[in-house]
Amino acid sequence: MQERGHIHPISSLIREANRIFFDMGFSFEEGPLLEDEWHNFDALNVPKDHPARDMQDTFFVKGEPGMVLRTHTSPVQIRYMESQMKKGVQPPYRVIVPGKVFRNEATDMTHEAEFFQIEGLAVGEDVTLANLKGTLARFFKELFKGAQVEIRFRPSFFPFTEPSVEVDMRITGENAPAKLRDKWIEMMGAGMVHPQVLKNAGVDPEKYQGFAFGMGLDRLALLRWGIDDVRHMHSADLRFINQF
Ligand code: 2U9
Repeated sequence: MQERGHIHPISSLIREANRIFFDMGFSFEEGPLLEDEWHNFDALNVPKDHPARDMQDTFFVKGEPGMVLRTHTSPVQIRYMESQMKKGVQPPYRVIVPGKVFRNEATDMTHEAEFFQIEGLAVGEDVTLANLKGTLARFFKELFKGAQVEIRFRPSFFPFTEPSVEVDMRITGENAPAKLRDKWIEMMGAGMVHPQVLKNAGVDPEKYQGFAFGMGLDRLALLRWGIDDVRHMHSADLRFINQF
C-alpha cells in the first residue's frame, strides 16, 4: 500500500485560522522574510534604542545593510496599507498574515530561533476594541469547537498598539484538551493600532482607526496537541510529523 503524507500541525493551524478569519471577512496576505528596518521596526513605532533592535535579538544580514530577518509578520500589514493607499483604496479592510519569523535567541524546549506567527489587522472608520474582542472570541470558539471558550483582556504595552492588551483564554467542558482545561492561558497580544503607525503607512488617523493582534503558532500547537518540546516543530523528523 502507498504510504500517505501527513499535514504538519503548523500547516493545519494556518489552514484552520485562514478559514475562520475568511468567514469573518479577512483576506490573506504574505510578504518577504528579509525585511528593511523601516518596515520591520520604524514604521511600527519601535524606538531606535529598543532592545528588540539589538544584535542579540534580531538577525541582521551580512552584506545587506539595513536589512533584517523579520522579527514579526507586522511589516506585511504595513506593506498592505501602503499598497492599498498607492492603489487609491481606502479602508475598511481586514487582513490576516500567517508566516515565519526569526528571533536571535538561545533555543530550549519553549524557544526557537524561527517560529510561526499569525497576525491580523482591521482598519475602518468605526473599528473598536469591542470588535477586536468579538473577533477573537469567535476565532477561539471555532478553533476549539465543542468546548466552552471564554476570553479576557489584561492591560499590556506594545509600541505599535495603544491601548494594548494580553488575551487570555479559558476552555471548559470535556472536549477541552487536557493541557488547557479550566485554566486561564495567555494566548496572544493585541490592541488598537497606534495612530502614528497608521500615519507611517499612509492611513489618516484622524479618519480611521484599527485593531491588530499577534499570536505564536508553535506555542498554540504545543498547547492544542499536548506537545512537550517546541524543537520537534522544525525538526523535519517524520516520527513527529507522522503522528498528525
Ligand atoms: C500593525 C500594527 C499593529 C500586532 C501585534 C502583538 C500585539 C503580540 C506577540 C504574540 C506572541 C508576538 O509571537 S509572539 O511572540 N504579538 O503580542 N502583535 S499587537 O500589532 C500590529 C501589527 C501590525 C500595522
